[in-house]
Amino acid sequence: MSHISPVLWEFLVHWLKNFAIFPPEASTIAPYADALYFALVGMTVTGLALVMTMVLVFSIRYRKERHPEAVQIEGSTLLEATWTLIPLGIFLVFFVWGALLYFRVFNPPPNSMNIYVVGKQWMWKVEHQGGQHEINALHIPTGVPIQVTLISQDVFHSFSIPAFRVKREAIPGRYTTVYFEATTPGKYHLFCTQYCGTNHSAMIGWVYVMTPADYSAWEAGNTSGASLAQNGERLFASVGCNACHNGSATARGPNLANVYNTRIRLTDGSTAIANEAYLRGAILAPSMHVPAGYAQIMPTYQGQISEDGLIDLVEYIKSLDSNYRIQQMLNKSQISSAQASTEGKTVPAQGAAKP
Ligand code: HEC
Ligand SMILES: [Cu+2]
Repeated sequence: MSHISPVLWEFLVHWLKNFAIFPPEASTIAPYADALYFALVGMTVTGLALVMTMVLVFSIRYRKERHPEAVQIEGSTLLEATWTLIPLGIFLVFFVWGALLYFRVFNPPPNSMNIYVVGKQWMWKVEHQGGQHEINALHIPTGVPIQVTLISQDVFHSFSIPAFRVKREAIPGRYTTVYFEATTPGKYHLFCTQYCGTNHSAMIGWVYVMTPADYSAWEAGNTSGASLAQNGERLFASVGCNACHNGSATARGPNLANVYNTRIRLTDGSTAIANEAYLRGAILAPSMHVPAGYAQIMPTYQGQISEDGLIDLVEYIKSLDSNYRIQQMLNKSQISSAQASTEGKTVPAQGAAKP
């Protein structure tokens, strides 16, 4: 021991204390993921032991001194069927087991709390429904199913919380989701597990799991004053969406109230569900999502609205119901009074793309 370098020793002690291969199980899914993992390890070790034992036993038993003359066996259907069907059965069990777990992780319950996470070189930006923003930190309550909707602003990243046993790619231009439910309050690692450039190793953070009461207090203490939908409403007016989408019968664009999660008939005869991805796509590439009965006159907003701004807009559209027109009217008066009060100053559009 006295010869070991102190740095290495420190590292070993630290590593053993925080056993990196088996971090704590802090989500509802973690014990299930571990069970599958240990079953796979168990099966592999059993298979290895079986093969090694047979190699050893056969090489002693059928060694040259005892069997100078080799006996050739020309195939055995029973033997071949056995060693094909038994492993096939075992692998199918693992396939079904893994698939069930996969569907659980990637099909969040409908009542889950949706949190947006935007990956960018080299940080995680977190946006809560209430408008709380965090960087490289994620505060969540225990006992609540959480759906994280991920997107990347530049290259591929991978959102990983080892203690929850979840990992999901953050892809440029596409929303992906991952779901988990934390069980134990504490502080857990958040990693980017996909090499994404020079400072990839610094793209890390902490997940703070709190009791629901602590979480409510945190939420109240960290609000920016406007929810995502409210930010979206402001942006909707400031970039001029409401010029065409004002909900009136003579509007040039379709009414966006209650459009979320409905089936839209497109001009080419196909249909699409107006989910988050559809709404985001409709803003960036309107020509690819022309609803039946409308001319393709909506300009593209590609490169003009940041991912954060798009999230706000999507959340605003999701929040729209029958009082949509009223909201727009209110909005117009708010905007004009806001303009009046900030006369002379340049107010950058909230969420507008930064160069
Ligand atoms: C010049 C008028 C105009 C402006 C400005 C405009 N839109 Fe549109 N929008 C349309 C029209 C027309 C359609 C339907 C045809 C199409 O998709 O091009 C549409 C379609 C949409 C759809 C798809 C709706 C559906 O039922 O499928 C969404 C979502 C949308 N717009 C959101 C926005 C947002 C958000 C903005 C501001 C960033 C915006 N629009 C700005 C005219 C406009
Ligand atoms: Cu990354």
